[in-house]
Amino acid sequence: MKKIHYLLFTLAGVAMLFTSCNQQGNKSSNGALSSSAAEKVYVAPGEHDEYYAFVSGGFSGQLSVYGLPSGRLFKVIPVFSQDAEKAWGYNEETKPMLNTSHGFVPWDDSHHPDISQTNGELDGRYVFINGNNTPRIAKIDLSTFETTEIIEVPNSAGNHSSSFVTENTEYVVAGTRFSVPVPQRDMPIKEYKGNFKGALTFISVAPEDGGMDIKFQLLMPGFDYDLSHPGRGASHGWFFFTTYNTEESHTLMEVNASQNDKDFIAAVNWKKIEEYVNNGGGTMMPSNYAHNVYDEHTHTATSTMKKEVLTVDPTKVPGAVYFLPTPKSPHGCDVDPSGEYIVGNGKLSADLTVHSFTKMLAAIENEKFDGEAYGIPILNFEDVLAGTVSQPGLGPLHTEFDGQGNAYTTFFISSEVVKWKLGTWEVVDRQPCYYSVGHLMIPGGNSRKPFGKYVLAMNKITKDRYLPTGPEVTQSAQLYDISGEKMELLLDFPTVGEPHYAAGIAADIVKQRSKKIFSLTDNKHKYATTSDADVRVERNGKEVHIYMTMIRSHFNPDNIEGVKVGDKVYFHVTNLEQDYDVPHGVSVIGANTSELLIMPGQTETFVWEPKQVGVWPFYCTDFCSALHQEMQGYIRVSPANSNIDLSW
Ligand code: K7E
Repeated sequence: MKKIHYLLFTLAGVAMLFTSCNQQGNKSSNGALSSSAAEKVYVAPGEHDEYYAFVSGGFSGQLSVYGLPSGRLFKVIPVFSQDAEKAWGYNEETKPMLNTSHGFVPWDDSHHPDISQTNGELDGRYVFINGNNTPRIAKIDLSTFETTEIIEVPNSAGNHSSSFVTENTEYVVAGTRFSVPVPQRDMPIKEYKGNFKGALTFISVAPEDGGMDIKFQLLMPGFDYDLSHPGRGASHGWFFFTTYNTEESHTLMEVNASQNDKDFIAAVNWKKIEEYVNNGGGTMMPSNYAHNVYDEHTHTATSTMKKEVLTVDPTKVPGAVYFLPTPKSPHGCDVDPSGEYIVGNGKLSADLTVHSFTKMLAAIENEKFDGEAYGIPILNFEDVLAGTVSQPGLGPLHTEFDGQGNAYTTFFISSEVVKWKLGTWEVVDRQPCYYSVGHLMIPGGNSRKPFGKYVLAMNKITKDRYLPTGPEVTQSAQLYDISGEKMELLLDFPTVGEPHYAAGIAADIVKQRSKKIFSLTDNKHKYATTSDADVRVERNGKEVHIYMTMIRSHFNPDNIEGVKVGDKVYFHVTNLEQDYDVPHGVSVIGANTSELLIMPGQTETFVWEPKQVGVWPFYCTDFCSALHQEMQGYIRVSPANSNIDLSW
């Protein structure tokens, strides 16, 4: 591997450029917003948006749902972080979803949502999203907008080049940002080079029920795998990953990890590896990881700790992995709708590099290699290069496609979206972002059939764009119309947490799948009380189980006596409503858990440990009817040695 110091962009230089750009940005205004911009984003009261946008919540750990073009926020779907509003991670049913091999981890950093695909087109069944910090992949079911499965990714750290799906959702793929000792062990950090590994994990998704399972883990050299994208069309069967630390530097304090003129895009032929493992290839390695599944019928999650994972050494599968040299710390790795072009966004490069899949295959066929790295062949840069977009901007990060032969790339440092043409590589338009854009999203823009029409830029810095709210201003997205030759800025809107990536889809595809209620007759929850005849309170030693129902506008039972200080009181509450959009909430004074928010037909449980004698109230927390204020009850708590029996 070549070690060439480049002088143009030291990290310090980048920082200076970044600062000056922002100062300039602060002074600039809206630019010229056309009067039709307002009309284009106006969705009249009672009308629906044309697209759903699922926007990652970054360090909130969640996934938020917006409508486009209006930018209206519809829902925050709890995924990796506890959410008091929905009791996610607080009630007994969902706590197991946040279980990991490190214990209960009720927070994460979510970056990249991706919608399931069939034949390379978005099918609206699931959204997948990665937890970056304690490596996990979650699946959200779009019929309920609930997280229904979370699988931990072992031997990984900084689960960043995730969670992107292959074109029939055969796999959701997770790559590690940090290389680590595999298996984990106590060793000197300085001995990183040659010893740390980067795990690229292929998680299979069952076609019928979407069940996830780790099929295999490819243990790669410790180059740090930043982002990834599947091949599609002609390149279906391959997966591409950017690397940014081919120096295998264990410290990024200086420019250690930016010395190489070129890092690599790793091209992985997963079909070949799949065949290899199906024929008994690979090695089982002891590894603990949690696999958490939420069952829609029992409304309950179970967490299973797995003990081993199937690993694959890439050098044992000839023809499975190649390295494509790509300039200057490529970040995003994006494949165009035809599957021919693989765009490497070299963060510190003045140009954008586009590789050709056809040329890559030809070079492999001719065995034209430029050496190897740890036994993996390196292709010649010139042999695989499709073209270069010259000096389009500073600090390219991510690219999306409109399906009309155009690509759109974000530039973090020069803070803009640049539109360019696939094949001719000419820049045709550029629009500023306020400020310092990260990802961008075109609905369907990473599928074979983008919907086009809009691009959403997700920005890192907001500064003066909104009313000030103390030292931190809201995170932000900007919507541009891309239906014409020139992009047109239409709208700024605030977002939840840090919006990294987003996935957009035509609303009609999701709308028709959306569930209205959970059927009470199908409620298989262990503690469900589906009729008022079954309402009861039971004692089992110091445990008290309350089997409670709720319907507009009362609890049953609403008066409970015989509970004692030192008891552990379980409220198992079933919402008997069978009507769209009528959840009820409940909690009790002093409960240090969240309220429950129970959907029609569902049962949820919270635990209350009364510390003081008295008569304590509980009430419905979600406004449900004109008699909502009357939806309340009392629970009497007596001394621990009292002999009052349970009654209700
Ligand atoms: Cu560029 Cu985590 Cu996708 Cu953010 S990453 S920007």
